[in-house]
Amino acid sequence: MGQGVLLRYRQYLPVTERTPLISMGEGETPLVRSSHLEGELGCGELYFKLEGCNPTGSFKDRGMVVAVAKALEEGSRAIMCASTGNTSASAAAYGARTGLDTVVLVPQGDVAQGKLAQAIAYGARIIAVRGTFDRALVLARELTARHDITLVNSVNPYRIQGQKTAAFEVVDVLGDAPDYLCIPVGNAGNITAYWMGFCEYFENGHAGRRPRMMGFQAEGAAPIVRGEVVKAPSTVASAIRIGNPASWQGAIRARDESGGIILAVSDEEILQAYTALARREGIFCEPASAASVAGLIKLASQGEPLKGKRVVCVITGTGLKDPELAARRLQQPFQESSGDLEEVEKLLGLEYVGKPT
Ligand code: AN7
Repeated sequence: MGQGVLLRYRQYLPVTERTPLISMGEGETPLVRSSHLEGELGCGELYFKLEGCNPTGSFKDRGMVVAVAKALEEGSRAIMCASTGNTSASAAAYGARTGLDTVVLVPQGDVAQGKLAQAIAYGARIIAVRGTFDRALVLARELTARHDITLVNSVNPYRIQGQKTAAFEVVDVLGDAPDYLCIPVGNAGNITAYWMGFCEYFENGHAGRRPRMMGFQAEGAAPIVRGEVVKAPSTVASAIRIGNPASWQGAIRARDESGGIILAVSDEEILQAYTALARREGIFCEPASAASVAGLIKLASQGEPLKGKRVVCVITGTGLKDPELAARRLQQPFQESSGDLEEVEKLLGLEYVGKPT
């Protein structure tokens, strides 16, 4: 337990004798059975893969640990990424731990507060770019091509290698691949990585089948669904506010080879799923993560035959990443108390059982 993905899955990863097996205990995240939605949607079995349980609160750690290990192996002194927030939090953490200088380029004013707090806490150099994530990624590619800095966005193939271990874990726990894998799509690295993982496990006999890959983009940031770059992507789910995904082709391959789909879900659908996950399942995730469940709800409402099917929704990041949205969307009026016991009993409508002792 807690050995990290490099050690646990080293035989499937680009690990050499010279690769430092660094770890902060990534992976081995819970696969939790649904308590309510499963029955309501008429799925055979519904599970949530809780990637918010990784060391920095998102799935990015799985790929970052491999990318940083390879950077160290290759003698790099510095890493850089563009990010909507989670990649920067992860890069900053692994950079701090291994003594690499870390530079993160983030779209100014567009990153959730918890993620920014992480990059600050871990001591990364933060450049706030006036523009979109897509612009920041162009800059990061250009800067790392010109200077001796390792790019740790998912265009770095080691990132995808590390992230594919989540698919291994799903199969390791369920005994086979599910029928459907529902996943949010932003820069499209993760759907590419899961498909790679499922295919590898299928080819080496660990799995008897492969899932249909069901990817979901936010309506205002759905370039793959629309088939064209979105210049000014917009959605409440800031993590997937991306108009020109780097792994576009990987997502198309995952969709087509698996007989899957990539669909758009509206912000309202995302927020409804976000609320339902918190209130009905006890799972507090960030809005981008809720896109996977919003998509599943949409499929169910469109008559997708889910009866008897095993479904896994990837919950990519924790809700603590975006406390402002939670306050805005999930807020309930507080009741105030002076600290008096009987007063609180009254507020809660509890029966009077006599004076406090
Ligand atoms: C919670 O951190 O792109 O399709 O720069 O943070 O692999 O991009 C984050 C993406 C889903 C989409 N859920 O995954 C970044 C970044 C959460 C995310 C996605 C992201 P990809």
